[in-house]
Amino acid sequence: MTKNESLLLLMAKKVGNAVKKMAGEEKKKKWSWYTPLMAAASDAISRRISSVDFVLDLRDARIPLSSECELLKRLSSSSSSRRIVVLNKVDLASRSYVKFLNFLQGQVRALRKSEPERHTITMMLVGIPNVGKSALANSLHQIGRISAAEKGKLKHAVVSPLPGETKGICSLKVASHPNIYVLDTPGILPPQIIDADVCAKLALTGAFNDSLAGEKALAEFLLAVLNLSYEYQKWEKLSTDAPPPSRTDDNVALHHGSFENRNSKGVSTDHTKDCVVLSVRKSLFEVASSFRGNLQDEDELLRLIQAEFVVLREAFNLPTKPEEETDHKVAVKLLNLFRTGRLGHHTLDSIPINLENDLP
Ligand SMILES: Nc1nc2c(ncn2[C@@H]2O[C@H](COP(=O)(O)OP(=O)(O)OP(=O)(O)O)[C@@H](O)[C@H]2O)c(=O)[nH]1
Ligand SMILES: [Mg+2]
Repeated sequence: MTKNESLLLLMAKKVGNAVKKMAGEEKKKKWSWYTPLMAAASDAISRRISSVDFVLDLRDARIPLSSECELLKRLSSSSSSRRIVVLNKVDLASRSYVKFLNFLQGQVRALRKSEPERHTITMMLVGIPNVGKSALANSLHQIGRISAAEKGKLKHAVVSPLPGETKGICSLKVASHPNIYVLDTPGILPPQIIDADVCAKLALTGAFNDSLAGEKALAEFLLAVLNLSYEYQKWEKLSTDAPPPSRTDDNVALHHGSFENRNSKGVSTDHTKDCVVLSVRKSLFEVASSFRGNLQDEDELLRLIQAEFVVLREAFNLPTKPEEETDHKVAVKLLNLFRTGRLGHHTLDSIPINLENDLP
């Protein structure tokens, strides 16, 4: 492990331990991420899992190992359904992965071939909160055929940037002949998470309510990631008229359309080319590249992060006082940029080389 990685791990553990403490795992259940609703959903998933043909095990491509759903790990030995690992949010990760929908289409075809009399196929989407299950459920109509008349009547799952949006198992028909049903499920986390660094990564990528870690602590952790991965160095040549670099691998192209934010009037609200985004990137580049301290020393790194908070107030056009309130707003805005891919692409888990080829 490099010195940068060890320092990042140390910082992740601090954030993760704070999250665990706040969640008060055993004592103060009201703060726990494992709500009664989640417990009920876990039971419902456990009961229905053996009756579906495919289980789509959704992971966040930025944390493909840390986002593994513990419940599925436990159930997979007893369930006969085909389990397919799906990496979602590939457009936010720094690695590219093979196309998933073609693969799923192939699996459906293979099932029909082996059982030609079959009229119905079911698949269940399972994963941690906010990983994109509902968004994926809404795009799965691409794997089969459906008449135009039926298409207009299809139900859609509600997608939200906040975790915990889906409250119960919801069945969506996505294709006819054969009928394909997708079961969208609530996000599931285990009652306890042992590794504090896993906890921190889940918090940063949005699997918990941000108030558990606190937005400021999460934004500080994010800045540590950016500084120690030297991501900011890519922002050296930013000019106000050049759009930030965007990724176009196949898998991403498929998801990009659905993730362009639009308001209720259909007007694009994707601010990727905003002067605010450019100004944030430029400010972070200027402060980090002119910093003369030793980034591998925790105190020095925290000093840089503090300096970055100061320039970010201006980049986000926020008043400088009161400091605490402004820093909170800076943190919220920065996390939002990160989670919508406007601060570059990141893979936070280190993936052992022998596992690389096994990931889809
Ligand atoms: N950039 C990007 N954003 C995505 C992708 N998939 C989902 N999202 C966004 O991630 C957020 C969560 O998506 P949902 O589909 O509601 O997540 P979920 O897993 O159903 O969440 P819960 O119902 O809370 O468990 C939303 O803001 C989506 O727009 C993706 O592939 N790329
Ligand atoms: Mg959902």
